[in-house]
Amino acid sequence: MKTEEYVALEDRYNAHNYQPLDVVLERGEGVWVWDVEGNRYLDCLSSYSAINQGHAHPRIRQAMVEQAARLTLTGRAFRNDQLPLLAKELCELTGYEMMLPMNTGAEAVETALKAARKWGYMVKGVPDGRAEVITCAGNFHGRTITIVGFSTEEQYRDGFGPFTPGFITVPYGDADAFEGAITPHTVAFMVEPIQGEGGVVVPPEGYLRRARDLCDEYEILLIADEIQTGLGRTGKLFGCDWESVRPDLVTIGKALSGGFYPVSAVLGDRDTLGLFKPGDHGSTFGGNPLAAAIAREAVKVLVDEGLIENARIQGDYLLGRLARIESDYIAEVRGRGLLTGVELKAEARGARRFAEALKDEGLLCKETHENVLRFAPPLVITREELDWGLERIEKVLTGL
Ligand code: IF1
Repeated sequence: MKTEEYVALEDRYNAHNYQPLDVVLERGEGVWVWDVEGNRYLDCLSSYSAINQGHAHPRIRQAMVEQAARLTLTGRAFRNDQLPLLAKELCELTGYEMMLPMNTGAEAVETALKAARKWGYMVKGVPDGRAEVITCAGNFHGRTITIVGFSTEEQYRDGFGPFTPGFITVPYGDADAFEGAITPHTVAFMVEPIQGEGGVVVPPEGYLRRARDLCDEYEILLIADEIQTGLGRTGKLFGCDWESVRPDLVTIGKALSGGFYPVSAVLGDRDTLGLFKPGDHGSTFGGNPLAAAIAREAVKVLVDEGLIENARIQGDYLLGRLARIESDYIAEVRGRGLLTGVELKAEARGARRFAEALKDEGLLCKETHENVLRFAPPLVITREELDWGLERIEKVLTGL
């Protein structure tokens, strides 16, 4: 079948909750993907940072195939021989005492929020039913009704209410605004170290540090959503590492499986995650042996192959080269590691047409927020591959 036929089928039978580029992919390897016509593309989206280890990583694939042949799902009514090892390895790598496995990012966020509320009632002594969580304008934490309830993106909320109460929004990057919103009932402050969907927004230096200090001062949990920024994307293990901040709860997902399977988790210590008692929370698939085996290998690959350091080195190079593109369309270049965004001026007439043109040049990326082009290739990318991509990016940003 040809591209147009797949597009027609999808339009006919699939809910239209996306507007994808008309490229139908059938194969991937490393930083490259191929469409059904055999055209090759450099993947500069990495499935929103889930493919940090590159497409079809042979080690992760091997782990998946081996585990799939042994045991895939037991339910948490029984134990399996992979989850305890994943938990130990993740805790040793990250320095947390415990983890709680889920599947999608949104589920990890919901889990962290439940943990924070429980902590608020059981430890901080917030009166029953009054817990408040402070979130940031421009946030993206997922698509559940609770989570979109505190989104500031009108489209994400419109038509989906009523929403879960107990959430307050403050401007991102403004620690004074956070402090001003604190009440005796505040149990947590939830923040992305860099806002991805918000347009690759890097907060002012010292913001996360101040947020940490305020959380300590007012007895509030700091929840970092590292689902996109974590696991090497920004050139450190976690985005918060750039300010040496240790959150109380960290959500991870996406690259935790290298893109092979939905695996997410919350990391924390005994004083928070330890509050969950049997029956408080769970998931049919969360912590299943297939997920755990895949995640174990995906995390090992990040470390063994030096992908976190490569993200820093190649990210510096990418940012530097993007910043030097002389284009009348570019308003700002920003980012950290291999999470970069190019904000276009109004006269560029939207980022979408640049993403379309880059597709025709053999590079896949996505616009975010009308005017921002996001470039976030897999962390396995080499200098040569980056140069190949930058040539196309320069051409399109100076030529359209
Ligand atoms: C979509 C964005 C990226 C996330 C953070 C939680 C989640 C995400 C920081 C939820 C998910 C995704 C979901 C995907 C698009 C995408 C996205 F543009 F919308 F913002 F990556 F930049 N926290 N982000 O970024 O994780 O439940 O999806 O596993 O919804 O279209 P999930």
